[in-house]
Amino acid sequence: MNISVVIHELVCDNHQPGCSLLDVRHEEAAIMDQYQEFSIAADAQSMLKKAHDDGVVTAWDRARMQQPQCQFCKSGLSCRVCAMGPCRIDPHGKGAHYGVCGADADIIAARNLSRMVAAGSASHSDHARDLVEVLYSVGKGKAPGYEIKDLEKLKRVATEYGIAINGLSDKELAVKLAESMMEDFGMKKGRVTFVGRAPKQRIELWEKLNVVPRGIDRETTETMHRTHMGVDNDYVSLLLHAVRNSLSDGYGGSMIGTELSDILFGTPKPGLSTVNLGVLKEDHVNILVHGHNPVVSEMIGLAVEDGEMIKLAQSKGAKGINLAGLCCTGSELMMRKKIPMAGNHLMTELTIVTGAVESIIVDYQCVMPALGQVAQCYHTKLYSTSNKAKFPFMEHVEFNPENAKEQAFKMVHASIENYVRRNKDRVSIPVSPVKSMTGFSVESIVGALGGSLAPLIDAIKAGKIKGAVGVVGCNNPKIRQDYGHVGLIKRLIANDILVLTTGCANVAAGKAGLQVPEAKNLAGPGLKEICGLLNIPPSLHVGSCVDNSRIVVIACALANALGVDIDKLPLAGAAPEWYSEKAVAIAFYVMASGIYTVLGVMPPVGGSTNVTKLATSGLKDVFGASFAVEANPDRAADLIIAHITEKRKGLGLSA
Ligand code: BF8
Ligand code: SF4
Repeated sequence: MNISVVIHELVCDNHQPGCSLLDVRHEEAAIMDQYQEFSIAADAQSMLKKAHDDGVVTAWDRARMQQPQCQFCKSGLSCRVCAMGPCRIDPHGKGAHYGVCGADADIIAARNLSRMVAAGSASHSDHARDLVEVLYSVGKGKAPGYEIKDLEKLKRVATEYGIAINGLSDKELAVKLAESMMEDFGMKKGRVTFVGRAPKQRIELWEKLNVVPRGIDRETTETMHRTHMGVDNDYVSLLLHAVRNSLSDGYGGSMIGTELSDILFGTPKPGLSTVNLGVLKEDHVNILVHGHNPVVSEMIGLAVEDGEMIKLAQSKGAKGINLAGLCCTGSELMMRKKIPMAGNHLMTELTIVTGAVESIIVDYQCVMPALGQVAQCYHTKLYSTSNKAKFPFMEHVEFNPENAKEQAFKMVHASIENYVRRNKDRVSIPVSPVKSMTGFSVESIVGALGGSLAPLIDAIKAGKIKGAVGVVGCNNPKIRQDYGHVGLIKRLIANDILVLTTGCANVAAGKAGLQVPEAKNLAGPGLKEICGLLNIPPSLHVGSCVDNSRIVVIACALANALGVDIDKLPLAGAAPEWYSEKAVAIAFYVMASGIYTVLGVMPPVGGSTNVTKLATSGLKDVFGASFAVEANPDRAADLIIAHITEKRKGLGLSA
């Protein structure tokens, strides 16, 4: 028996079948005492130590056990598209230069990358489809508990869809808009509606390149078709379609996801919340929501406010119910309701290790199947809610628009009942929460600027703000947790570059104290002055990963206001710690919008010289933007600063 199992057996009084430490695959689980190396965040370091003491295996242990990772897969040179394979090729060495079908490195790498874009686009867009269905059900009066929270936005977006809104009731309008959006998923209209938000020049470029997305589902389906054996075998053609597929996400699925979330749950407004594991409360029933779709988390938010539920919690000896978020659904709640944020992607297992969490309620995406294993060592109950996302050791409580309210109450009730099972001796809430400002929707940014983007444009022209950068994306055990995000953001704001964060990046920035107005003191003099005037942080929390569409909308609006294409603007994107296929889709549509994008982790294309060259330089001639890969946040910042300086020069502005 290995030492991890011995330690685990000594400390664990809760052995259950499936306990990760009883699994022989973890025989090599390392005993790690260098927690600082894994994360810069104090809460993570503390919980990694506790996980070790409790004998719990985490993503970092499992990442180590995967070493060395397959170099063929890492460089994009393995293919398992068909049953003549799997094939792995070695284009410059002594091994096979071609797959069984004759596919070379360019074809295989481009096909693999295209499929990542398809999976990412499908994830955002299927999430959006669920929101469209809720909107439809609200309109039909079949979604108790849901309502239209932003009627103005419903009317505005409906008008954008060409719907004659006069004479329609709110509910009729909801049905009409839902039906029109459903068409965006198909292929009737010829082009996804929100493409119209892009500057004229950009749309013309996309038309010329034949990459205008025609339908959200259509482009993803076409990627799967093209990448089947014997279809598209030209890497340029494959990648151009991957661009079109990503645009069906950025200007389709993700944008619909954001707009409908605002319509159904309210358009976010700035306000303060708190972040890190310290948001858990030792004397409360702690319930976490994890995943992406506010359709679930918002309803849980309603249930925890119910007087009967609070009374029940008190009858169990708790002072009340404490709801907190994880990952993107956490960001959705934080943006709208200022609900605290417990952590980003690599914190999800560690929240359970606190011993203070009664339940985690998940929907989909970025939910590690390991959660169930970790929960075997504690009293935490896990609930899945989507019929398309089921997990080991989770109880499934199916959510749909009709039963959501009832199911939310059921899970909150069971979570409260679970409070009495908490072992107080095993509870550790390691840090105090940090304040974090949130709620920067496009509308609220424009509002903070006094009603138009003109003051931002003036500040950019005057050189007080040199440019703006979206810092987005995940955690990945390959990068010290939060180091990529925080290091980059600090350098950018110190150089008078305004940062907009989404997804797990904003949790990292929040934990590091960068998302409060006081962080202006870390900014350069110009940005500091503007933040002081507007009482905003230099790093703005604009939402979840679908809310990268908000960043795109701002970029489009800036370009339109200046009468130039987006690629002329001093803007950039960065995904310092990305892991997810969704991040690849985002990177593609951001680049295709004309925004230079720096990735902290190399995508699996290095085995193809042509694909790598195209991505890092060739695209620039086509889209006016390309990708760079740089894991070191200081060097990534240097690349971005140089890019912004060049763009400023192009606009005739001072460096
Ligand atoms: O969509 S940033 S780890 S939680 S993929 Fe996932 Fe990445 Fe976090 Fe949200 Ni986005
Ligand atoms: Fe091999 Fe070609 Fe089949 Fe891929 S598609 S597994 S390269 S034969």
